[in-house]
Amino acid sequence: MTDFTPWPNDLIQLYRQKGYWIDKPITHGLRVQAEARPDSCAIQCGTRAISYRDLDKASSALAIRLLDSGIAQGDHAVVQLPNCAEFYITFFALLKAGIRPVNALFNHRALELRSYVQQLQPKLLIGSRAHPLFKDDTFTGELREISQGIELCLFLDDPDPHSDLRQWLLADDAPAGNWPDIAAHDVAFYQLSGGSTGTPKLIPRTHNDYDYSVRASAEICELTPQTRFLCALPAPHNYVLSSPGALGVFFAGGTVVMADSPEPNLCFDLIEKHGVTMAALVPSAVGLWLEAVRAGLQPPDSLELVQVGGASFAETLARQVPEVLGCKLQQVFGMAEGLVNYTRLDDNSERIFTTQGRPICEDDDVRVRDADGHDCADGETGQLWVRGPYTFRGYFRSPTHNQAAFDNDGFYHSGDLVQRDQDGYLRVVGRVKDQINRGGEKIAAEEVESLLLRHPEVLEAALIAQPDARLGERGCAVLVARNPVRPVALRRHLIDQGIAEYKLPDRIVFVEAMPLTAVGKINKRALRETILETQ
Ligand code: J2J
Repeated sequence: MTDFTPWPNDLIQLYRQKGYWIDKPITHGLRVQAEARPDSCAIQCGTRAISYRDLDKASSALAIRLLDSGIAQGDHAVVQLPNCAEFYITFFALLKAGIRPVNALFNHRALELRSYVQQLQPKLLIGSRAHPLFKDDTFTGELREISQGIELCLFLDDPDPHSDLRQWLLADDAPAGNWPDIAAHDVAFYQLSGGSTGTPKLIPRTHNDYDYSVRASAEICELTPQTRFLCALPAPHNYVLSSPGALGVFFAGGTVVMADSPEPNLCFDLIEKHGVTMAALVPSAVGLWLEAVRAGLQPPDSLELVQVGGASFAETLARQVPEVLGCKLQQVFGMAEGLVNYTRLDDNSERIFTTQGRPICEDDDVRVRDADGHDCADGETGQLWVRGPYTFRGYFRSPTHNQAAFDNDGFYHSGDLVQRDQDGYLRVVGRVKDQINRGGEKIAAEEVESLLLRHPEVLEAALIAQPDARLGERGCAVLVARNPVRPVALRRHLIDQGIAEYKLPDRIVFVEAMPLTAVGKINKRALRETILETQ
């Protein structure tokens, strides 16, 4: 089974020759800024202002201590931290040490974490004592059984100084050490896939490809040392990490201001206090911000740019952003697997309101194809296929799924339905993948269905997307049951299996029988039509 599928040699050569891949580790941008502006604030986290010097030093201290403790370059780590400075310090430390992490979302629970540990067999686990699963050591013990090789567990806010992450970050008496050589064409970390299958899939991202997407994004978004970026979405998410996200801001020498959530009162306060110039939001959060201003909250003066991405953004809302929030809008359509599209800052407003942008790079090879694989004409709706300098070539150890997700030429099938105009701008108009996009949080239908089917009374299960005014979509579970089951009992059943809360169906409907397709599969389209009529 393949851990990492490389790009073919001719493309590797092209990407180097064109200057996309510069054979430097993702951390090189931080090193440059730590030299150029050591005292500038890199991260504002509550009342703590962390300078570039401190970010660089603390991450080096952790890296060296981890290597000293016996975790080696090439080993895996599973990390789960909330939105705080330690998330970035830890991430940079692992990248410097050549230890490959997956950064779980903070709202992930036992099911997701078990799956990451099972797949990666990590030597290192880094979590937070504030997370319900790590209040005591029961779950850690369970993870140690799944991955016999776990050698070290560190926690934010651990009462024991030996395993308290903050102690490991202290730069003062940090040991000196030998830095490993980081091969930039190698895997730097694993990004999380929104997924459409039963188990969460991991996306190997290399230094070269990720670093390129960050650098190019920082340029497109015109980031400077004066940029003050609000990170109000979960920090590990590809969008706020790299499009241009926190990494783009660090590359440009700006400041990342951490927020626990996109809640408008909290965010407007932070924006005001720290002179935030730019924020990355999902459509549902923009909806909340617009409502808050309408309800009398003063829109913050310093805000120059709001990015919106992660889910479909209604054109009517897009048109309100500049007027109500008093700033520019940028639409972003991206995916953790690679391809990212932006409307450009100097695009005319019609384009910004009505499209989800165009790819970062002229060598992003985007194809819009019909169901039979034929290229669609401009303006026609088709499925998105892509390959390019920062679009991955295969999920971690998933040979069967990879066969379905890629064609023979290495094009990745994102499952999105798009239209492309003659200038290469894309409009996302739907999807063919079996996924619910709940306000930007992705739910793989199959994952939830297989858990529902474990309930003794459930005979058949289908999770479908139900339109929702606030979130865009919500999950609706349609079930055939042996005997009536109360929805609360089913939710309890799912929670007991350790599923993250955002994946719980918002609505549960029972039917006598499922409509079937010609080949005998559940006909979700028919189901959607009948069920959604009866809400
Ligand atoms: C409609 N659907 C969108 C958009 C993503 C930047 C921005 C977002 C993500 C992300 C990201 C959309 N309109 N503007 O990684 O770097 C849906 C599509 C897509 C899927 C990817 C980034 N922007 N989507 O959302 O991996 O269906 O990445 O395939 O979480 O979100 O989800 P994810």
